[in-house]
Amino acid sequence: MRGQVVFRSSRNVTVLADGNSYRCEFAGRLRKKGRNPVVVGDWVEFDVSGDVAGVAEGRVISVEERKAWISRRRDVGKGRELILAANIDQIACVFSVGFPRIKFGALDRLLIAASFREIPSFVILNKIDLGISDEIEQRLEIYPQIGIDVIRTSATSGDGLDQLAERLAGQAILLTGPSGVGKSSLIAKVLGIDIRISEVSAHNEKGKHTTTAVTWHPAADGSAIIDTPGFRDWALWGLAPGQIAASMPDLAAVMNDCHFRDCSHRTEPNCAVKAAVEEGDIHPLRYRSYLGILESVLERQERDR
Ligand SMILES: Nc1nc2c(ncn2[C@@H]2O[C@H](COP(=O)(O)OP(=O)(O)O)[C@@H](O)[C@H]2O)c(=O)[nH]1
Ligand SMILES: [Mg+2]
Ligand SMILES: [Zn+2]
Repeated sequence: MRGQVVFRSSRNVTVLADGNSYRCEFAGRLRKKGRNPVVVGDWVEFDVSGDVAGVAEGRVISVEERKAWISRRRDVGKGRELILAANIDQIACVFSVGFPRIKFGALDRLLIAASFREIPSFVILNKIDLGISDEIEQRLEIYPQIGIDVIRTSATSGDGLDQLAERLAGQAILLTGPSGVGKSSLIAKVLGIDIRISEVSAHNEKGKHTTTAVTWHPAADGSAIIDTPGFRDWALWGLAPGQIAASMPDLAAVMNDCHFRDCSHRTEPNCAVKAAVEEGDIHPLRYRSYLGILESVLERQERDR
């Protein structure tokens, strides 16, 4: 049978086929093949092996070629890729006002990860019921100018949820962002389903995130929203230092005019990126993000050596 992986734990995957769920293990040879043998969103071929206590069971035999996927470096250990999900159409980078505070460096990183994989992305600013400060509004203005939409939502009041629902329209949208920004709450509200929501304790300033695994939530007309666990630090995977600027639309627009083809846009003379920053065509904060991200990619490259 053919189905799509909607959930993955360390041992099993849940495959959805014709509206039914099958808990599947994957064949040994698939395990050996790579470090991300089966991921959420994959289309797979599987055999049904039986029924255990009302749960249909099976075994994945093969995985179809992935169309679009998003990955980051695993939090622990060195040099390993974590593919969050495959066959997605859009990535929503979710942040919030209030707690946790929006970190623009982290937002820029997510946008780079999406752009690197050529997946369209947009920003969701959630918890607007708490009020948006002028400082945040001003910084958010940068994004529409570089072609990235920002939608403002509140899972609590329902504001902006129609805009998120509109974007679904047959699309598979993956929500990513730090723990506690309201990803699961938004999905629960938009799809009208029950998802366990974590309580952010202002006391120790830590969100106890209950979303521990990526989950594909199918919706009407073939669309889907994909919930992902929060992360502490999104480390980019697969980008060479030279590919960072190319994955930032505002920098990419001018970098071909740099004097040196391999310009790192730091100290080189006749750098078109630096000139654009000085002329106000690239926002200084985006340039600062670039420098920080470049630094961390170089650092990791050094450590992995
Ligand atoms: N004030 C406010 N709180 C929200 C909103 N959305 C989610 N929360 C709260 O934020 C916390 C984290 O929500 P959750 O959906 O688990 O975040 P996730 O970790 O990103 O999935 C919970 O306590 C939610 O009730 C919102 O729009 N406004
Ligand atoms: Mg969650
Ligand atoms: Zn340059």
